[in-house]
Order: sequence, then structure tokens, then C-alpha cells
Amino acid sequence: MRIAVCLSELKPEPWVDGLRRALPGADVRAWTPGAPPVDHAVVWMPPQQLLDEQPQLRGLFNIGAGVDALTRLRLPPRTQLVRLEDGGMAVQMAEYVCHALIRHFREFDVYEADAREGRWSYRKPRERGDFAVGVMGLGVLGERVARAVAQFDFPVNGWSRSGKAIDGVRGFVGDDGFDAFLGASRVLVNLLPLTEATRGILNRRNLSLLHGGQPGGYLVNVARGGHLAEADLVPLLDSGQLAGATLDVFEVEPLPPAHAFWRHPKITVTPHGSARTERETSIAQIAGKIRALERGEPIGGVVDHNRGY
Ligand code: NDP
Ligand code: OXD
Repeated sequence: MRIAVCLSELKPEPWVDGLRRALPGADVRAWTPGAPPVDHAVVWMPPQQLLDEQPQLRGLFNIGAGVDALTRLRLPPRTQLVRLEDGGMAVQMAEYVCHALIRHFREFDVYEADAREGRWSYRKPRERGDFAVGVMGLGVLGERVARAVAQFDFPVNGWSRSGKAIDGVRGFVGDDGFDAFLGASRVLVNLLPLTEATRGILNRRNLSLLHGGQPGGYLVNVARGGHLAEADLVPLLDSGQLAGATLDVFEVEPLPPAHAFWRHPKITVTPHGSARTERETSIAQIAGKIRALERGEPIGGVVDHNRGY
């Protein structure tokens, strides 16, 4: 069995070595243009050339959870596109979202600014019940986040395409349930895949519905920059309709130095690091799926091209 590793600007060697250890007997190599045919490829943002040169490819394994960079490419007809399921990311996502939520709810950002001025300030406690959290997308990551937030006794709403019952989470389903979901939520957490149906979903109209249309909504975007209509955000913050935003992902990454988001006082920016792929965990997962495919068994995480995720 032959496996190619092609990871854009990331170094392939640790992945090649790890896959060789996990799959003894497999011929694992870093991909180079014109390389001989392989059975499977392990990739991050591969060039179209790899797919054009490997029409026999059976498995294309993405080392991330989001496959929007891959669904744009032309895949050979029999190639299964497989995404990472968790791969160590769910717990990190839960940490990140809980941190952003609690920092906002407890006003730690205000205390930090006061402390820098040497000011001993006291803020009135806020009602947890007034800070309902809405999680968009209840997949591997969204479900973990919703459960973690519920542990802190915040009211939690969850929205997904087909609906999912999660203890302690009020469920909303599909387009019909969307406006009610937004109205019932004050802090909006985005964990949707980027697809034709979800591009631009964080727009002026939808963000204005948060918190029953009252001012004070808050946005945490940890999915993809393409979900956010970027030009809509600053006016919503400046008018007070939104109280703030924590953003980990952007339409253009790295976020350009001149971008307004860097300096806006109500926006917290992090560099697409809310949940990082854990290499060893992911190698074990991918190797397990390659073995299963070789035995002719079904595997999880296969992307449905009609849905786009
Ligand atoms: P999953 O595929 O497991 O979950 C996707 C969820 O979104 C499902 O609940 C699905 O609904 C729902 N969904 C998809 N389309 C729609 C729609 N049109 N309307 C309503 N709900 C919809 O994905 P993961 O949880 O593993 O990952 C989510 C995303 O997080 C990734 O696609 C990626 O973009 C992002 N990500 C960001 C990272 C970062 O570092 N910032 C790291 C890792 C991932 P249903 O259950 O009905 O299918
Ligand atoms: C991913 C990511 O999709 O890192 O895994 O964003």
C-alpha cells in the first residue's frame, strides 16, 4: 500500500514518520509533483495537481475537521474524502468557547483594562439566565461545546440541519427553527462547516435577531471566516446592537495588519488556533481508517459532497 503526504506549508516529515510507525509495511512518502500512483493521500490544502495526477486515489484524508478547502477541488470520481473527527480538537474548542463566554459574562476584559490603570473597580454581578448561549452546528465539536457550556449552568440552545437531542440543550432544527434559535440566544457560537448553505450566515440580519432583537448580543466565531459578513460586524458593534465578538477565523488569513478587527475595542482576535490538530492522535485515527478501508469496512468522517461536509 502506498501513501502520499502533502501538507501545503506544513512540514511533512513528522507525519510521514508517524504514519510509517502506525502502518508498518506501507510505503509512505512526502508527495512531489509527478510522484508514482498512491492508494491514499494525507493532506492539508493540497494543490489540484495532486488530484489530477492520482485518478486511482481511494482515500483523501484531511488533517483538519473542515473540508471547505477540499470541496472546491475536482476529486477523482472514486476518491472518498475523509475529515478528521475530533482529533484532540473538541476539548480545546470547549476550553476556548468557555473562556470567551466567561470572559465576556464576568466582564474580565473590563477588569483587565481597569487593572492596567491601577483601578480597584467593582461590577454588579450579571444574571446567568440572561446570557443564553446558542451553538450553531451540533456535530463533533458543537456538541462538545454545548455540553461544556451547560456545565456552567448557562441556558444553552443548539441549532443543526437535522436536529440532535442533547441533555441540557434546547434544540432547534433547520431553516424553520433558525430565527427562533437566534431570538432565544444572546451569545452566538458558530461551529458550522462552511458550505454553500452557510456562507455569510453571520450577517447583519441574523446577528440583529440575537437576544430577541435587543442590544447586547455577543459573537464567538470559531468555524470559518467565510461564515461572517465582515463588513456587517463593525456597524453592529459601533451601534451597540452587539456587545462584542471573539473571532478566531477570518476571510483572509493571516488577518492583514491593516484590518479594522485588530484594533476594534470590542473585538478579540486569535490566529485560527482555537483548536489545533493533535498530530499523534490524528495519525492514529487516520491509520485506523486506512486499515478499515483496506479491509473493506465502512469508516466515519466520509464527506457527503451534496451536503458539502
Ligand atoms: P461536523 O460535521 O461534525 O458538524 C457539523 C454540524 O453543523 C452538524 O451538526 C450539522 O448538522 C450542522 N450543519 C451543517 N450544515 C448546516 C446547515 N446548513 N444548517 C444547520 N446546521 C448545519 O463538524 P465539526 O463539529 O467536526 O466541525 C465544525 C467546523 O468547525 C468545521 O467544519 C471547521 O470549519 C471548524 N473548525 C475550526 C477549527 C479552528 O481551529 N477554528 C478547528 C476545527 C474545526 P447535522 O447534524 O444535521 O448534520
Ligand atoms: C480544521 C481547522 O478544520 O484547523 O481542523 O480549522
